[in-house]
Amino acid sequence: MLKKFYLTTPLYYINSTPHIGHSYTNIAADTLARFHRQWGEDVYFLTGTDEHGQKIAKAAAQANLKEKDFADKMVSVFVELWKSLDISYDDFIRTTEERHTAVVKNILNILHKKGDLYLDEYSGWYCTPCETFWVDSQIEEKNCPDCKRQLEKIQEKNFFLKLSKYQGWLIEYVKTHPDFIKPVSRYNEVLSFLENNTLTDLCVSRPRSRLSWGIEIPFSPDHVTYVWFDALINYISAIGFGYDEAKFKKYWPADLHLIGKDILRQHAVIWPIILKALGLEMPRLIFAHGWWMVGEDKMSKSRGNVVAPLAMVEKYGIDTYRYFLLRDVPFGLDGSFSDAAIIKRKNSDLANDLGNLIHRSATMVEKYFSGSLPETGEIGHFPLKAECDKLENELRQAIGNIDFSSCLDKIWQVVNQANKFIEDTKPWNLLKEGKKQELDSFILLLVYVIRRMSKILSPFMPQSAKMIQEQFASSRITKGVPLFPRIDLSSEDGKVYPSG
Ligand code: ME8
Repeated sequence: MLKKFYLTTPLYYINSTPHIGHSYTNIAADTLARFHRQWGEDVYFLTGTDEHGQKIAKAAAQANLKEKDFADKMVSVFVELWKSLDISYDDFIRTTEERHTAVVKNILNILHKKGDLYLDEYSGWYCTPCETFWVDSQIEEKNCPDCKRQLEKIQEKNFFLKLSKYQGWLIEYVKTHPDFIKPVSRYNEVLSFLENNTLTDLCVSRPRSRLSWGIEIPFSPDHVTYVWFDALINYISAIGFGYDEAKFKKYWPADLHLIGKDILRQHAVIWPIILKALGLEMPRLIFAHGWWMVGEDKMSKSRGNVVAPLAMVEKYGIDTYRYFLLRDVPFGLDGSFSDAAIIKRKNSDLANDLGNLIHRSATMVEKYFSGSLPETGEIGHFPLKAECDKLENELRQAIGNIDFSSCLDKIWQVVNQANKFIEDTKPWNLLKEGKKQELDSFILLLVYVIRRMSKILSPFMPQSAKMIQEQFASSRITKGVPLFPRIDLSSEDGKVYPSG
């Protein structure tokens, strides 16, 4: 049986359009999915949208639309974006779909019967933008500890999930599974949170009188489900929990929940407890990546600094954008987004290094070999070949550690070595001196390296890799247009133009 790889992204809120942060997670997930497919695994890559809750209800009201109509409209923006960014997901789940809502209800019933869900009077503070409850001891001056916005005081009867009952178990689980949460800074953060706080039971319902836009609690029609409880369940509703046992058995547990560091606690505390209460296995890994800032600032509508992914794609091309996000910042750390940083990467790594290697190699085949590779001749035992052959294994390891930037770094070492090989070999002299055999083996090695590169790079830059593959597939090599044209910073109006 094929090895399976079940990979998920967060389900994004649809109250506003996606920005570079959302595209970051999906580009990272897509790259992983493509690598695992290359390795012959049965990949299930799930993404989707989180459509219930107060935040969405408010946005719909502002747009003068019914919640579901609003959701339908917004979802298409996400779907289109993923298409434009070449995101190769296998499944897209919406929390308003029947296949999801039925599972949420089923799980509420199971946990209620089991006694892990109970009704109680609750009083606390609510942050609408974060959809999070806080108790007195957690807040200062009626402001949300996360976003600092004003909280609302709330008192009502609700259903609670017994987080407290599972705290001891979770601490033990985390302690005995050092690879459960990554990077290690996030692992330590979760463990220290669990060891230094007493978990309060989680309020998983909302009275319909206050919020009607949610999944009805099956045993209490006056309540709807809290949006986080609803959304987390997508990771098992999409793959058949309770209705397609074969599929569920095939893919669960998830091999990787890829998330941003902002939603670590929901994934590393609440979700494992829900799973444990259901008697299910834990996901193999929760990886929380870092945060993109714009310059030094958080991106937000109110600051007017939200960067739209499509605008970046139009300016720089899809693959430059994908490359930049995964190359510029070690995955797990925060990054600072700017046009200058993308342009620098494009001009140096893509135009100068990779683009140049491809272009000059094709030019040499044209010039020295009339466009056709020599039919005979040996590649020879050059250090460049050995480095290139080693690469695939090294990358397997780096991708296994979800370390994109060091993966790209290793690839670029070989790209640079290949460029240096051209300069050191001086093929123009070989031609002059009539050293045909050496010239043959020189070009065969370069083409070998480029072909290998195009495979290795394709999870990162699918379109460019395909173009390289087409150019170098047969022994007849055509010189195409430069793949990554330089951005001329000295252009008079200082604007950046589409890369064509
Ligand atoms: O939290 N930098 O949805 P969301 C990096 N619906 N990544 C960023 C980012 C940034 N500046 N901004 C957003 C939710 N992200 C819930 C999730 S899951 C069952 C429910 C990415 O629309 C990152 O992956 O607020 C982050 O975790 C996610 O978007 C939050 O998306």
